[in-house]
Amino acid sequence: MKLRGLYPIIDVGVIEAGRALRVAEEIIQAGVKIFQLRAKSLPSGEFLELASEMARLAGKADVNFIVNDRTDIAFLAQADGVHLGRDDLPLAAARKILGREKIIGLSSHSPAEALEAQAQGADYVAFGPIFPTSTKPDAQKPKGIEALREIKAKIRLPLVAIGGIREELAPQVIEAGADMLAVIADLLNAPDVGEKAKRFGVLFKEN
Ligand code: TZP
Ligand code: MG
Repeated sequence: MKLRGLYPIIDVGVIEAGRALRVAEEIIQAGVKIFQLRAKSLPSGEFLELASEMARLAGKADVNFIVNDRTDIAFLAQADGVHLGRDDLPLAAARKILGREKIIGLSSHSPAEALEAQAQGADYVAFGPIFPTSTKPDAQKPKGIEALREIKAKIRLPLVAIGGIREELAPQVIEAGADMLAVIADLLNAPDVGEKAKRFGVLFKEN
C-alpha cells in the first residue's frame, strides 16, 4: 500500500479515550489509509484493549493501524506497525518483535536523523515539528518547511510531516514534499472529524 495522505493521530490526551473508537470509525469512513493511536498516559491494559479494537476496525477496512511508542502493544494488538521515537526501543529490536512485514516509522528532527532512520531500515520517517505545537509540550523548536524540503531531496522513504499542521497550512507542506501529514489538534478538535479528514484528503489530490 502506498503511504500517502492524511495520517491522523488519535491522541487520548487530546480527546477522551471513550471517544477514540468512534473517531477511528469516522476517519476510516472518510477514507484515510493510515492512522495512529497515541496514548501517553493510559494504563497499559487499557492501551492494549483500545489498540486491539482499533486494529480490528482497521483490519476490516484494509487501513493501516499504527501504535505510538509501544512495540509490545503493537504486537499484542496485531496492529500494522509501530511509530518509534528516540526514547523507544531501537528499530532493530522492534523489528525482531514485529518482523519484516510490519510498518515501523521513526521520528527525526534533522536531515541527519532522517538519513539515519532510512539507513536503519525504517518504512517511513516523520519530521517535525514543522510549526509551533501545543500538543507535545516537550517538542523541539519548529523546523519550518524548508527543512522538510531539504529532507525530501535526500531520502527516498515516505516522509511524514508533523507538528502544528492545520488545514490552511497543509498545501504548502505537501508542496514542500510531505507524503503524509500527521495531524492531531486540528483534526480532533474539528466539529466534524470525518469532514475535516476528507478535506485534508482532497488536498493530496490537488497538490
Ligand atoms: N511530535 C512532534 S510534534 C507532535 C508530535 C507528536 C504533536 C503534533 O500535534 P499537532 O496538534 O498536530 O500539532
Ligand atoms: Mg514517541
